Amino acid sequence: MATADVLSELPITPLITEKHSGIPERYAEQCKQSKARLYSNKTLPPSVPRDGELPVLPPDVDRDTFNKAVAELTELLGAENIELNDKPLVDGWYMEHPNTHDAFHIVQQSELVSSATVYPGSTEDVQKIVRWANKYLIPVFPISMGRNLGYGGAAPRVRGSVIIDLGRRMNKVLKIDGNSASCIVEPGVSYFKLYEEVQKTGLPLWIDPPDVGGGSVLGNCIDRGVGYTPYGDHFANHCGMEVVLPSGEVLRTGMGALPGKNGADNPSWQAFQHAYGPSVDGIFSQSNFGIVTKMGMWLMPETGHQSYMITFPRDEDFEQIIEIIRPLALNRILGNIPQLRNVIQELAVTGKPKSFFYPGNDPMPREVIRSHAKNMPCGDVAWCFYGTVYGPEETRNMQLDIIRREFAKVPGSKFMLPDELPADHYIHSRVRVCSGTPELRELDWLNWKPNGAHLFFAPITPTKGADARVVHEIVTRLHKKWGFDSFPTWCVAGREMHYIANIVYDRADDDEKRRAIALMREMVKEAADEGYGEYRTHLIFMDQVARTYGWGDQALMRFNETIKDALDPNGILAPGRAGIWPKRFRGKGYELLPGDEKSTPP
Ligand code: EUG
Repeated sequence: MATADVLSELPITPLITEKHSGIPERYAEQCKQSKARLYSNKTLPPSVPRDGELPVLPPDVDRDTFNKAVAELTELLGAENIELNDKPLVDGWYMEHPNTHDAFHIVQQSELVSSATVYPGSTEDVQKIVRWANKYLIPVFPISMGRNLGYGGAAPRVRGSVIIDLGRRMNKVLKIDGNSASCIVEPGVSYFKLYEEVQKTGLPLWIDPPDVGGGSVLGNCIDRGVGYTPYGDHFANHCGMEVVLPSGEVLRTGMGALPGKNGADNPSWQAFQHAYGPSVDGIFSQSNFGIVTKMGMWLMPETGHQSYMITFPRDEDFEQIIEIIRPLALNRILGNIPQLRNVIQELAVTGKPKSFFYPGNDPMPREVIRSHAKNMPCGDVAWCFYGTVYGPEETRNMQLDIIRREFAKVPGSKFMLPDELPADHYIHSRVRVCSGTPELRELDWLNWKPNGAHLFFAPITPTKGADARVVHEIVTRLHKKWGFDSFPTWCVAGREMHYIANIVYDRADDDEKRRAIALMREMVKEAADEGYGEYRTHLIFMDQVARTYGWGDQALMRFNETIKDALDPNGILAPGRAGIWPKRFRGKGYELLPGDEKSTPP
């Protein structure tokens, strides 16, 4: 269907003033266009009838017990705050995503599903839910907003878990402090929302958005996500948490552990990250040890900024480029987390489908990519580097001089400023993201495939050409083997780079899904055999990835299991998240390893 026809039939995305996960007014038009492009490329019906008795039950809980438990939860929270997952599953799209399953299902849509969703309105409500879960031994799976797309979305790891949707009712920016340049957020605050709230204060502060702005600030941070201003390492810029433990007790971390005067919050809570004694914040990231209900985040004082793009013509020069990046990054001449992207992404981020460029479903040949790139603003190149420098104009210019001089050593490289590129070029979205304004544009490459979904392979390497080559060769070879276009992006922090390989697949094509899983499994294994590990992964690969961190006969996993069993003896909190299984589930067939395709135990 043509985009214009789709547009006239589609319901409008809720505004952020109407719904916590909605779109700010200023993006309403962009949002409409983005949605129309995606829906015009969708062949799947909105939903299909479901098989079997619904809702799906949690493990080892019969229907009578489940119904009794739900009745009790309804009593505790109110009927309006609990919803059974017994209706057809709707994938929706990024801005209107489900909280019942993974919108970008990579196994069958019906596999990673919840039994119900509960909506707490306060930390006290979360405590009540956790105590209830312990009474009935029902696993609960907290989500902040459920936009962890490419890593499992809103889906629980264990089928039939009760989703705790923290964000729907706990979505306030509790504080914005211009003096300490910090804020306190609840789980339901998106980057879009935090941006709007900071703007309202008029304070000269930036937030740090990731590529797309709909995610939860708190959720992304405790999943150790990445953004692109100098504050791009989200977990490194958090400051203080409030956490509900699996027992139902509440804990404050950092200076928040020391009570403020007369019941106030501690005045240093968002100023100093630590408390006295062991640093515990880290164990609540990528874990299942507690439910974070409040979190402090540092905000960056607004400053001058200048983004640029540098293109490089030869595929094989990425090693040299990375060798140039390392000292620039370590010396903070590169001011942010820059991205080195493959030229195929210049094609994909136009939002046009692969079929526009190439009729086949096999990986697009390099010559075809070249022939299209030739007609684009980047030209016939291999790599595009997107960077930004910060500070007053004089220092920016000094930094840019060094950057231009260093990258000029790569034959044929070309330096471009945003105003030398057309108004609809991706760089203008990059300018906003890298200066603290959340965006939607990055979604456009989902149009590459009909019913486009994506999965990230995200290993860490040192910022060294030789290491990058090892991973890049594995990724390139295996994408070819399994029939996928390869979309490599390096996000450079300094000493280290996150290599992001974005697998774009058709959700309606079971064979493509099977091949995407096989591709992931092999990349995880081959990279690990060479010493490279993922920083984050989709639910169904968590067991495999966790085991690759097996130094000392799985010493790290045994340590995590010891903590898990001490904090959560009944194993109710997000069993299996990050590969950590409580003893009730351990070794009973729940683990998903290479060769397993189902999320349910045998
Ligand atoms: C991206 C970056 C990530 C991630 C997922 C996607 C970027 C895509 C650095 O972390 O986890 C262009």
